[in-house]
Order: sequence, then C-alpha cells, then structure tokens
Amino acid sequence: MKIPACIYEAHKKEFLCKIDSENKTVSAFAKRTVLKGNQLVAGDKVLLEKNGNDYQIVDLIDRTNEIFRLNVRDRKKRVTAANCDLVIIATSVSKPPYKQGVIDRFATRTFQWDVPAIVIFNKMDEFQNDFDIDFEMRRFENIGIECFEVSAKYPENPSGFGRGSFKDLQKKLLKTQAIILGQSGVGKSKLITSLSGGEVILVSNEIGRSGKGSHTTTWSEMIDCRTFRIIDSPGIRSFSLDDIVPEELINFFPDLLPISLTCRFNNCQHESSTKGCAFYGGGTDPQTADIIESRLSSYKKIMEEISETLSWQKKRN
Ligand SMILES: Nc1nc2c(ncn2[C@@H]2O[C@H](COP(=O)(O)OP(=O)(O)O)[C@@H](O)[C@H]2O)c(=O)[nH]1
Ligand SMILES: [Mg+2]
Ligand SMILES: [Zn+2]
Repeated sequence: MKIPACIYEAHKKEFLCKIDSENKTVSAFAKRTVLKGNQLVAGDKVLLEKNGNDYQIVDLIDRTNEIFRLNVRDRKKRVTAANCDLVIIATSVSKPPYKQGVIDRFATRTFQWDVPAIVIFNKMDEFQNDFDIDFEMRRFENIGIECFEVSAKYPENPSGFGRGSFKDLQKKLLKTQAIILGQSGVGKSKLITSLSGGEVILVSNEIGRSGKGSHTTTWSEMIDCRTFRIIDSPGIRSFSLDDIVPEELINFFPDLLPISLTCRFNNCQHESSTKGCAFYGGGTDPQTADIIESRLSSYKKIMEEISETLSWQKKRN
C-alpha cells in the first residue's frame, strides 16, 4: 500500500514527510530510482511505503510548479521548493527601509515561476511616510499582485493600517501552501508567528541575539500553521536575477510586454531618445503612465545588470 505524503524538510538523503491522512511526521529515505534526475524539495508530494518501522519514498508526484534558480554555469535548475499556491513577498516599511528594486526583482521571479504573488508591507506601525506607498501598491496591483499593509507586531490593531487587514491576509492564506520571500529583518518569522495565531512560534532576530538558541534555517522547510502551510526558505533570499537571459526578461514584466510588442524596433532599448519607441509615443494609458515609466526604469536597471553578467561570462568561456 502506498501512502500519500508531503515533504516538509529535505536534507541530502533524509526527508521529513508529513503523512496526508494522519497528523504524523516521519523520516524517510528515497528509493534510488526516485532520486535519479530529481532533487526532492519541501512541498513535494510523494508516495511512501512502510517496511516494518521504516518508511521509504517510492514515488514523486508531478509538480504543479517549481521555485528555482538556474545555475549560471550549466543552466541547470536548482529547485528549492515545489507546489506553491502563493508567493508572499515580504518587505519592511521602516527598518530595513523599503527598496522598490528588491521587490521588483522578487516580482519578476514570481512571473518566471508562474505562481500568484502578494506583497506584504510589514512594520506599518513604524511607517513614517518616507515613500509613496500608494504609488508602490498601484505598481504591483497593476500586475495582479495584491498588497497588504500590516504590522506583525500588532496584528490585532482593529483599525488596520490601510490596504487589507491582518484578517484579510489570513483569509487570503486559508488552505494554501505558500512560500515567503524577503530580505533578512523584514519580519518574516514574526509574520509567520502572528499569522499562525499562536500555532507556531518562530524565533525572531532579537531573541536569537539574546542567546536563547536561535533556530537558523539553512534549508527550505515547511511550517504548519493551523489554517495554511508556509515554506520559509533561506535559499532564495538572494534577489539577483543574473541567471535570466536578457531576451527573456521582458516576458516576466506583464505590464511592459504588450507595449514592447507594439514597438516598431527590434531589440529596442526603449530609450527616450529613440523616436518612435512605443513607450514614448504618447500611446500609453495616462492612468498608468507614471507607474509604467517607473517599471520601465526598473526593467532597464535589471537588464543592464544581467547583460553585464552575460558578457562577463562570455569573456571567461
Ligand atoms: N515594529 C515592528 N517590528 C517588527 C515587526 N515585525 C517584525 N519586527 C521586528 O523586526 C525584527 C526582525 O524580525 P524577524 O521576524 O526576525 O525578521 P526575518 O529576518 O525576516 O525573519 C525583529 O526585531 C522583530 O521583532 C512589525 O510589524 N513592527
Ligand atoms: Mg527569520
Ligand atoms: Zn522601444
């Protein structure tokens, strides 16, 4: 009899699996044929077989999606998680300061992975209006990324902090298998703790410093919160996009892609000095002209960066 389960932690050879039909986590090794050509990761659905007291992973169920980077050298996928319903991009609005470029890069990834995303603006209790948050939210909502302004520290604040309450966010997560991305210190651990309603308590940075034995994750792991599951993965905190080839980048900017397709020029760099470029012909919707301009400048920055990486590699090879 084969037992359906989900991988919660993936180590080199050993995998922590949660059996679907029981509230039980078991450790299992994988059959050699399963490991052939696959790295098993957190979020993978597998089939187990029980022999005595030992469990063995005998099958990997096809993934609905993969959270990955490409290895720059051999172009092979490095998968860190699988089967995610939602990517949570977390940012702080105080310390560390909000960085548009970082969030744009994470957003670009979610389009590459083809997984729906939301942005959580955390630490709203400390927000000093030092950037135009409404403008930022318009940029993301225009590409289908819902935004939430919350405080993980004061989740019960009844009046909320603007867009989407903590409760709305919990509703959004209901029954999902999510993955959370964000720079260190933005409050990911605290968010998970608060969102779980006390179900799990993760060590936040300050406790770690006081020497209470902080739990630092070095691999992806699934965390069971009562009403949803979430993967906290240090492996993808890097927001560099240097594994994306320049010609593909535009595909991960769904707001810019249709405009770029109407551009008369092949390989147009969309510079304002280029007469006839679709981005400057006045043909763009005035309602979104400001956010498109801002997104285009972000696109160009990333393009410059990944083009540099490419020429550097070419020189080496
Ligand atoms: N004021 C305030 N501080 C927060 C909030 N969320 C997290 N923090 C603090 O920010 C620091 C980093 O939080 P942590 O959860 O460890 O961030 P992580 O590195 O992304 O997991 C800790 O000192 C938290 O107490 C918040 O909503 N408001
Ligand atoms: Mg953390
Ligand atoms: Zn152009």
